[in-house]
Amino acid sequence: MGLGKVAREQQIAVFGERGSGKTVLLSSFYGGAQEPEFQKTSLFDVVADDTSDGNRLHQNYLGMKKTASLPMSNQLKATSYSFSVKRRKVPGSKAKNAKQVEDLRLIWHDYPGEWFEQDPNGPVEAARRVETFRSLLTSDVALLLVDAQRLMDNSGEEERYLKALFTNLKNGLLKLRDDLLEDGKPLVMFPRVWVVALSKSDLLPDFDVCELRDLIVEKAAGELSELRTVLGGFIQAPDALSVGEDFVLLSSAKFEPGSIEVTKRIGLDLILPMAAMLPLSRTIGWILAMKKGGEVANHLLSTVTPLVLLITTKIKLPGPLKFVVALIGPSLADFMAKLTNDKLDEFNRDAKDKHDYVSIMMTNFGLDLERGEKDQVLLRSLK
Ligand SMILES: Nc1nc2c(ncn2[C@@H]2O[C@H](COP(=O)(O)OP(=O)(O)OP(=O)(O)O)[C@@H](O)[C@H]2O)c(=O)[nH]1
Ligand SMILES: [Mg+2]
Repeated sequence: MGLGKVAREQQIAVFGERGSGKTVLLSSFYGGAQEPEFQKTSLFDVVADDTSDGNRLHQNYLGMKKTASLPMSNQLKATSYSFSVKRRKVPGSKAKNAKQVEDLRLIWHDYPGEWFEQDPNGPVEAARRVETFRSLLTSDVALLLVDAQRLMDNSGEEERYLKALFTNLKNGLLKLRDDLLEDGKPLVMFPRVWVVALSKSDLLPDFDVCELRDLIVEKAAGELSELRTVLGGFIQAPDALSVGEDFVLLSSAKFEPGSIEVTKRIGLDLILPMAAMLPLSRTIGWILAMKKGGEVANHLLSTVTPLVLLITTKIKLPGPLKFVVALIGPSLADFMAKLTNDKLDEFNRDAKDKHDYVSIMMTNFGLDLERGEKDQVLLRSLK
């Protein structure tokens, strides 16, 4: 077995209450990727696997763009959308490299936020909820939506909203716990990084990501840490979990009376980079801290496979993937240290020279995140 394919299914797990902007976010993400502007600059295409699903999202997007009409609230029903993130042909790329990479499959679940507030109507819906959450919880990164509109509605006493938000989510997950864990066995695959994301951040134009963090810490640190404890109870190796240490601002469009400016978006271009890159640096730390391998280390390692591939282009690396934890641990740590030392640009140029697609994409993602931080849209955990 070589390091081979990195084809993966990446679930996008967005946790948000009713009206918090989930459907608009998904529509804007997909619709934006169909714009010529995106296609000119991006290294990849986002294609819906099911044409009519894709059309529905694109319709949502065009409805906002052209007639300022909004998608309907999801009632009762959840839909899972599956996309392929297909790489563009890199001119001159070597056939050998081309074979190593497969497209990324992206699954994005859109479900009614009502689910956090109301009990299911009967067993069929209950089963559907469990099924949706089961797949949501196989993602590597989760976004926890904080609704800027609700912050404004509770201006001056934001804690009322924030405490309730984290508590509802905690309770919602606790209620599903027995159904989600088979025989009570803690999960291995689980989002280990939970990012707090401010949706509709266009409503608070003067608010930067540090202020978001400060507000959450000031007003709801206790509830967030209770949520962390509950999430830790779902998983093996609960130390490998980061909840509310990363923050991002999101806005799917700029909403003005009578018009919706879909091109004025914040943070949407960080969603894929966050999903791909955020777990990496922490994961490596976690793997090293575990010392011996085991199921969790192996799983975590598989989530950093693209990075492993990236490094193998720099460092000769023997052996099948599952035996390399000990071998590459130090190189990974060393590599990550280098990454934070302005080496990204250099790697990025190097990768482009070599037409090495995975490296180009990963380093691009890394640069996107750096830009997000510079623009004060993203705040990454210091750990
Ligand atoms: N200003 C602003 N408003 C937004 C944004 N995204 C959504 N909204 C508003 O919030 C409303 C609800 O958004 P949805 O995406 O339908 O919310 P949802 O989370 O899917 O809600 P449910 O389907 O009920 O769970 C929209 O109709 C818009 O009015 C945004 O980025 N900025
Ligand atoms: Mg919705």
